[in-house]
Amino acid sequence: MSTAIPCLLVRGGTSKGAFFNAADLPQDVPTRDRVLLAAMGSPDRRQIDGLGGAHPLCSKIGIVSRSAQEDVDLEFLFAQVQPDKDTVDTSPNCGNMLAGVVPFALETGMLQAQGGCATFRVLTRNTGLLAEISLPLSDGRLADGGEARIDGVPGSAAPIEIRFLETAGSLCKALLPTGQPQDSFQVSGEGFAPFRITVTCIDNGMPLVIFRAADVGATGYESVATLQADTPLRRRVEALRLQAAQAMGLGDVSTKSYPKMTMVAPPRQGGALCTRSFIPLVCHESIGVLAAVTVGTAISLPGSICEGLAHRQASSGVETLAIEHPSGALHVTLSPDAAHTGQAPKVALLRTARVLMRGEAMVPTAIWAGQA
Ligand code: NQM
Repeated sequence: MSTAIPCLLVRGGTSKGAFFNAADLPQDVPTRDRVLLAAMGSPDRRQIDGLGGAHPLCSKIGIVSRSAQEDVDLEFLFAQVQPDKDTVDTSPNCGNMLAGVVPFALETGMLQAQGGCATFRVLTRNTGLLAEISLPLSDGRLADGGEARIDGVPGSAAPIEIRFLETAGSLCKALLPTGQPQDSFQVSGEGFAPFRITVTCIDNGMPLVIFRAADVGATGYESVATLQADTPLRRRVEALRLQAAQAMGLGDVSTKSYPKMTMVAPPRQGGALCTRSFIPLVCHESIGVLAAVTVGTAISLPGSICEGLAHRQASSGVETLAIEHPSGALHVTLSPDAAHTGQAPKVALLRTARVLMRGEAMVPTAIWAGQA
């Protein structure tokens, strides 16, 4: 016997996942998580028995509800399922999946809207991050088609503008969780020679450890496939992550998907900085939204590891930075300049999203009933 749960499959930015109305899922968290794992087909590298796409970027879940708060329209809980693990991580945010939240709510009738465009406020329940999301409408839903293009997604679609209202210190206690823009770590572990490296630990929506490619013997321009195949490099990066996380106050992150590891090099496509992201064991095909926001913030902060590598057009006022990644660039607009205020900047950026499927996810009733 199977239990049918109303579900939409939605692409949000460069991610894809199953979206649910919170009221349609078990309220008991352990049972909910077993239901989500069964719906996605995890743990199994191929996720052959579920909806997951066999990659962390397509193994994501959005749980959405109306908000009881007066100045908030929707609440969004993001859950990261890893294809080959039995974990459901609701600690970090996901700015890409965030782009799918309002389209989901309009499509399912959770929200009603009229006119040619609308703005809604969404609170992420993961870290309390608040965002204002504006999008064009047609018949009360996300408009079909449009001219907005984002690197990492073929074609064009309607623009979804996201303005983050409060991002500093999402999972860490502050924008600079160690209290300084650079930290030096002596890293040791199995299968590699100990090494010392200087990094920037920062969290403006996503905890990141930013390090120079040259400091780990890379160029920073490698393809995703090359980095994915470089097991010795990934082993060193993972050892650095575990150590830096302790210094960031995140504790033991061996089963967590954060902090993300961002390798940087001078830009080479006219952008601000070139990045390769480890999320954390798999190399990202582009870059996470809040990871890009956090890289942009690091670029604008004096004394970060990006100094001397990043190219900036201006050093005050509103600034748009193109964060280069393996599929192109993600543009983040920062305002005002952190260099002048010492505060985390306000950030805006563009995404697109598309509702791909409406239906019901089928999960074994024994799991739904908490009996398996
Ligand atoms: O950083 C990937 C993604 C993400 C997360 C990841 C994200 C973000 O590309 O806000 O969007 O780092 O797991 O969806």
